Amino acid sequence: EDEIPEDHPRYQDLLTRHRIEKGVEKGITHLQGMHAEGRGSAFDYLLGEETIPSADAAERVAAAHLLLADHPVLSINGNVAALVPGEMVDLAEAVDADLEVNLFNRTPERMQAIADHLREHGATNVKGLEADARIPNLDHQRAKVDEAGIYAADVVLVPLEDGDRAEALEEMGKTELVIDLNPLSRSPQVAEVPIVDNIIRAVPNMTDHALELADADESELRKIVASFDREAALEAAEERIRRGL
Ligand code: PTJ
Repeated sequence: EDEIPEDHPRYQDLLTRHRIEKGVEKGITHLQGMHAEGRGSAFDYLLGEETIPSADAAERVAAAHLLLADHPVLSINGNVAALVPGEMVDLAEAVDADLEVNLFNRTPERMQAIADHLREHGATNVKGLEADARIPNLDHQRAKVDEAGIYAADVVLVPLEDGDRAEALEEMGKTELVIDLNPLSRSPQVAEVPIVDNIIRAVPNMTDHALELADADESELRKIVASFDREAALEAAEERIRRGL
């Protein structure tokens, strides 16, 4: 990372790519994660590589949901772990949420490597390794979750999530907060709160909002949540991307 000049016009994009490559080398990120990153990077380019106002609003709403939750869980895959490990630990602390490793391409080696990586970044309790419950209506490997984690959660943050699993979690009645740069992808389409932003910007911004809202009373948080219009947020992102073309 030291080799990337900070004044490079596409600094953030280069940094992101570099972190994904390192993630693959460390056995954290799946090779498919590089393709996912490439797709995300194209959308980010069209968004102007900045947090658009509708995304900032969605990040504040998501922070309010996490603060209101009885049992919030932040889901971690190989891309999330490579890009924002410490930032996810900070967000979990700010909203008192659990971190759970949950992989599309699940292997015991990668589960362990990601859990270790999160602990290196300050996580004390990492869920996902028990895998003692299943998400209904999904094939075996992708359905594995912790009974005391995602299975029992009322609010889940699922960044860069696969569409099938996002739908299955939605069917379980969970409040889903999805970070995805592609507003047309199925996961943001089924999410209660779609956040169309780069995870690199989205997560620290959610933490800032959560810290700012820490003393807000429940009625204020409920008002923030109720004022959110998910369709308008998706439209605003799509509109911005069309203008970027
Ligand atoms: O680690 P695993 O095994 O759980 O696998 C994780 C990946 C991401 C490889 C897997 O879930 C996958 O293949 O996902 P998709 O179907 O490629 O979807 C990833 C979505 O995330 C796409 O819609 C991308 O546009 C989006 N995306 C990629 N990078 C970012 C992003 N969204 C926000 N921030 C990013 N940096």
